[in-house]
Parts: sequence; structure tokens; C-alpha cells
Amino acid sequence: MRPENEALIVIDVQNDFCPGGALAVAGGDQIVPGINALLAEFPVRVFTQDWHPGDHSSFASQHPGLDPFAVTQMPYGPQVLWPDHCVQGSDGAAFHGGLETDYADLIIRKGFRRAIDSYSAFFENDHETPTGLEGYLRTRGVDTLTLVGLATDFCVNFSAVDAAKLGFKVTVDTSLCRAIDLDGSLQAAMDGMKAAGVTLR
Ligand code: VGL
Ligand code: ZN
Repeated sequence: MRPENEALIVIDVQNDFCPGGALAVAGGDQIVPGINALLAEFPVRVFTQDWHPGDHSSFASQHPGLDPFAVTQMPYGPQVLWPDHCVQGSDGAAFHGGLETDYADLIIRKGFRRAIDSYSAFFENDHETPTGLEGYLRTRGVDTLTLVGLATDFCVNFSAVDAAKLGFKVTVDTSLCRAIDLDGSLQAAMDGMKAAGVTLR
């Protein structure tokens, strides 16, 4: 068992990010057994769940004339437009069936406001609206995080960089992550995480 100040954060291991899902990440399902094994080692366990309304503004379907994976400008900055995914209450938004969700102390949902996307477990994509996770972790005495899940280059990356900026000691276990890898986004994410002081292993 790890010491009491350590939390495992399991990012978005949901059906839509696994093979057969709406925004499938190659090999997304392969990380499930390893995550289950790691959960048993941590005293604090948090899961995140991407949780969008059906008309979420990150969906290409809401932008006539634009296709999935195009980038558009939002009031808070550039935003990749995605296929509709992780719609609240849908099978696609459910956790992968093999994930041992009974371990979760806290499930934090994000991306539930129509007008703004939220990759990070800590802040929405304006980089200032908090999700509440920082307060939860600090009040439980946590200062050290291990992150795993989907996708390496989006939600894991944004969560890891925000956590490091907030002063947490952060490790990303890349063997238990898988990437979308749009136009070099995986390499950019790895470089960005390293520059932020995140340990990659
Ligand atoms: C994610 C794209 C859109 C992720 C979520 O979990 O990495 N990526 N929504
Ligand atoms: Zn999403």
C-alpha cells in the first residue's frame, strides 16, 4: 500500500474512448487490467468521467460546415471539434465494463457545461473554472498523484500539467495510458508534461 498522501487518478476510461466507441483510442481497453491492479495499491482513488450534454459545443455536429477533428476558435481559445461522445447517461459515457469502479472514492464529472470543454480533471478549458478536485485532494492530505487513463495527449496531459502547476508531485504511468495522437499531439503532450515537471514512466 502506498502512503496516505498518494492518490491514483484514473482519467476517462469510458466506452466511447475504447475500441468500438465514438472517439475510440487505439488500445484504450488494454489498460484496464493494469489499472485494476494498481487501484489496490492506493489509499485514495479518484476516477474522472467525461460527461457532455447532447448539444455540447465541442461536438462537430454543433458547427455546421465543420468536420470532426477540425480546430475552431472558442471564446476561451482554440478547440478541437470531436465526434459526439460521452453523452450524459449513454452507454458510451459509462466506464469500461471491466474497470473495477467500486474502488472509486470520488468520481468527478467534467465537460457538463454546454459552452465549454473540460479536458483537465482540475480546470475547464478556460484554465480558470475549477472542477473542485484540488480542494478534495488537499483536504484529504494528498500531495502526490499518479495519473493513468485516456487519452494521454488530451485529458491525461491537461490534468497532469494542471496538477503540477498547482504544486502536486505528479507521475504519469504511460504504460497505462493510450493516445489519440492528432497531428503530433502525443509528442507535444510528452514535451509539455516534461517541461511542467511531470515524471513520465
Ligand atoms: C477527451 C477529447 C474529448 C479525453 C475527452 O478524455 O482525452 N478527449 N473529450
Ligand atoms: Zn469530451
